[in-house]
Amino acid sequence: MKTIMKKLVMVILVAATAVTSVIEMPVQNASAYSVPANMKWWSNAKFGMFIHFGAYSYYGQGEWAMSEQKISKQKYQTEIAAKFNPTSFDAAEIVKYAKNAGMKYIVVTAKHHEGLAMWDTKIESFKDYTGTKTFSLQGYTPFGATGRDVLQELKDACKKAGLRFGLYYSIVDWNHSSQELGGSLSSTMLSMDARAKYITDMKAQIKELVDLYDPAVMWFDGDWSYSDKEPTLEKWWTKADGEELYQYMKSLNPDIIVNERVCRGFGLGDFECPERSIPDKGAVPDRPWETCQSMNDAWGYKESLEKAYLPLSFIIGDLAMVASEGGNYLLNIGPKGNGKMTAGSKKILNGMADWMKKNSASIYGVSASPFKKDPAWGTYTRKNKTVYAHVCKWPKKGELVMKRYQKKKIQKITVMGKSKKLKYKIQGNKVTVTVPKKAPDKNDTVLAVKYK
Ligand code: H79
Repeated sequence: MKTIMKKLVMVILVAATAVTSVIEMPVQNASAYSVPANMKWWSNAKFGMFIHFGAYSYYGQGEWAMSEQKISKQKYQTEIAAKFNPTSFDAAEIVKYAKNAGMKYIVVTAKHHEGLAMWDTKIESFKDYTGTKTFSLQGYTPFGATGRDVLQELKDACKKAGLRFGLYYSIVDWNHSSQELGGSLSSTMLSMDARAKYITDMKAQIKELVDLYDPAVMWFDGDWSYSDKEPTLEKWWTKADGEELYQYMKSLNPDIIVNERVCRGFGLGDFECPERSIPDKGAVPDRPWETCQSMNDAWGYKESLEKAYLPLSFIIGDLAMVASEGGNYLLNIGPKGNGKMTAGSKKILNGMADWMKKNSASIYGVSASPFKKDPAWGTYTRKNKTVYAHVCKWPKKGELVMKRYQKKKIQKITVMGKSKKLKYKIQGNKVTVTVPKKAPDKNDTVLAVKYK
């Protein structure tokens, strides 16, 4: 099978070379899988923005507050959701920050575990505890009176800026009448009948989302059963449900990119999504993957953590490390209840913008590091015959030792964003570069090593 594929690829390449002279030679890809055609843009993009925004943003205690504090449906709805009024939400501003930071796509919570639909859903069963009002931004909160649609605003702003648009949808739903808080999925079904009805209605909501917003990515969550058995009231979501949900998404749009969390742990979906972690070098998934990371210890706005953001150097290092392993990086912001971006998230996004302005070529469309092990000073990415050395720990002695790529000759070595050629010595498989005493970029200085 593998040789047939290789031959096929060769035939296509030869045919392509015949019609265009600028085609690049096939490069040896460090990742062992090939990327499906519908995921090419995603795989090249490498860097996206996650947005957690819901009624929990108003409460300001993180998106898990309802479960952590065991808040009743009635209380959550009347005292939190009923006060959520994000009139300062500014999609154009968020997208401007994302674009400047070099992000190529956005994934926003259409519905998190709290169950508040962030669009004007018409599906009957998504009601408040009284059964009279639709539990949505438009149907339940004072913001409904504005007639605005924040998902549409974001989608439009993305389109204008040339970013792709994706949606997050939680399978568990703490405010739905079919479920109650608790159990191993954090929501327990009241009956098998309720389960069947909820799944039908959930799919109807998802169809609404696809019809209204045509998302390029559907990012599921709240699937933690890890069960391939028959459903129970506690582990009510199973592998079979996940498989069906994936097929359903593809029936709505075959190009849509769906994460593994239709039911994680079974290799389902189009990409894996390690949360807040980067796979070890020896355990990188053999299919597309994306690390999601938040800027502090919460995803939804949490006031008490506003002074506890990750350092910019950590986030840049994360992005470089993820790219060096062939993955994508989805970096989260949690706007406040009034819709405004936090000062901390703006600061980090501005920092990313400064870094990406000089160094984005070492991220977009790169292959994983051509070397098995990372050096002590950082990591590598590669595009065709250029190897990018991401130097996070700058050497003290004015000399940086790196590995030589495939015994090739070097054309030039530069610090990205600068034209001056650096001096170097080649000794066998080692390249020793003479570098400035002080790190040109204290977060991650990238040296571009252009091989012949
Ligand atoms: O949306 C963000 C988080 O709210 C969400 N995923 C990111 C993208 C997230 N949900 N849960 N977690 C992260 C942590 C998971 C905790 C769990 Fe459990 C442990 C799920 C199952 C076992 C807590 C304990 C919930 C049920 C039992």
